[in-house]
Amino acid sequence: MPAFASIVTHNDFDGLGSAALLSWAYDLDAIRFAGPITIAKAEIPITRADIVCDLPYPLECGLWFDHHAGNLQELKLRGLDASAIPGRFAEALSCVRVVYDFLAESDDLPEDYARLAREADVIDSFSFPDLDAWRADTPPNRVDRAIKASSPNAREHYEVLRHITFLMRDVSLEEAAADPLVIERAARYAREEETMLEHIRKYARLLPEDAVGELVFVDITAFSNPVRLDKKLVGLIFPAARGFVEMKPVFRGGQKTNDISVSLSLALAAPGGKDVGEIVRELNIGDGHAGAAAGVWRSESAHEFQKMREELPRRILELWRKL
Ligand SMILES: [Mn+2]
Repeated sequence: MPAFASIVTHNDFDGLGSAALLSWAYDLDAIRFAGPITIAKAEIPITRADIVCDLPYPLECGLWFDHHAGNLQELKLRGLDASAIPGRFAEALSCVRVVYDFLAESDDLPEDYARLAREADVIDSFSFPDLDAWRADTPPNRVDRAIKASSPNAREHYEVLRHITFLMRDVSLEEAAADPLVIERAARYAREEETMLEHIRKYARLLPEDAVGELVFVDITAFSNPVRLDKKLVGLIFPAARGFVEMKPVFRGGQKTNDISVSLSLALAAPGGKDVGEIVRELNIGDGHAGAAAGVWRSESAHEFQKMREELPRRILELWRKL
């Protein structure tokens, strides 16, 4: 077994859970966190000494674990064969599940890890039975919220994520949820959610031509600062909606641009059949899968930006109806 230097993982529940299992299996404490874009832009150094999980395949690495169909597609476009890459890719509900199944072939895994994989499956694929189950203060939900809460700066944030990863590795989810830092951060996230709900109440709207109210638009393109929103909260205010669309400005180097970031997702209770990925592909602005997709509309001018704020929702509703 080659020795590895560090784990590079996604900065969400699934990423931390994956790193927890790998940290245990390979006796590694060095963990770095990244988002998918950081990997795509090769912004952090990754070598064959690193294990990468729940993220796109980098230029190279020692082991790669992932479950995102889009990342497999991208690998193929680069002419790479996933089965020839050490580690594992499987289209599972979570990356924790992929890592768990991989490690279980050669190790006896603690029972807590089986539970962690089950909870990661639900959280990462958003397959809660209903919105109440998503909102409930259960141990996995509380840990998830502690991960999502903001931090004063990146360094502190990574320290917190490392702390929570080690909790997921060393203790049960019940014990992790009782950790004082987890409790404090989950409470902070609840306050951050309140702000998000206020924004949604203020900026969410239905188009006049959408009489049944199936597609809710949250347009925060007027904001001059980046704002975080969890679109799934729209479901609390528009329980009958089947899909949510968020439109926000794109910031580069702290400056607002004329580009519009568009993201779509299906509501929890949405009956199957719709693939919102089709909408962004049709608009030729990005990519995604059935349940969630995102892209950027690049405007040539402030005039186009203003025009598209009005026009995009109508075009998206039209495409939605054709799905
Ligand atoms: Mn994941």
